[in-house]
Amino acid sequence: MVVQPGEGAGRRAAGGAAETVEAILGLGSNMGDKAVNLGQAIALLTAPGDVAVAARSRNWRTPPWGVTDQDWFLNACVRVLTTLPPRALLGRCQEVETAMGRVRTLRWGPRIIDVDILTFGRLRLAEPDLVVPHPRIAERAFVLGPLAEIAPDLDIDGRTAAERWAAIDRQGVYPLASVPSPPG
Ligand code: A4P
Ligand code: MG
Repeated sequence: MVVQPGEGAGRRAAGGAAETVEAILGLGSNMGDKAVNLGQAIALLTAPGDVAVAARSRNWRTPPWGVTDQDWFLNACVRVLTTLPPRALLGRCQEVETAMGRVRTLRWGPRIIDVDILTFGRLRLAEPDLVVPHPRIAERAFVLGPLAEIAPDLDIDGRTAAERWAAIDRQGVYPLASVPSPPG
């Protein structure tokens, strides 16, 4: 059963079966072999079997946003189906970052891998450790480009991802050739 939950996201459905929820993750890397890092992160996210990729964007080359004195990024988005509740999905994202050797230094600074939850069904949540939908989607071309590929009709505060992508400054933000195939 796939649901688009508001409240109740990730809770157990009647009868004990875990609900399957569609979530969208944003990934970014600007250290080491960036393309390998994105692929490895997706492999690690899905390895336990409770997160499955439904759609993956191409890898996008993007100029650094926020802290601009750092290397360019490779960004991608994945649409996933998961039985994990939202905080467990956040935990999985952070485990993957740690397993890949991410060291947190400065906010918005260089990173081997960053995995953010962009949406979790229709859940809206604003807690110190988890804000969904991610609050800065609309202002970031590095998110909107790959997002518009896999979820063009996604509503972001009254406009679709495709509309927001069409309207934002896209300078230096472009997709690399093709959708990478999954490892193995
Ligand atoms: N957190 C809250 N909500 C979420 C969410 N929806 N998904 C909390 C993931 N985490 C969420 O994150 C800090 C805290 O955010 C976590 O403890 C988590 O509980 P972090 O990954 O440790 O730190 P960060 O990534 O440096 O901070 P932040 O604010 O998440 O930065 P962003 O928004 O991820 O931006 N330029 C380009 N071109 N491409 C990029 O990918 N990324 C960033 C980082 C800056 N510039 C970039 C890129
Ligand atoms: Mg982050």
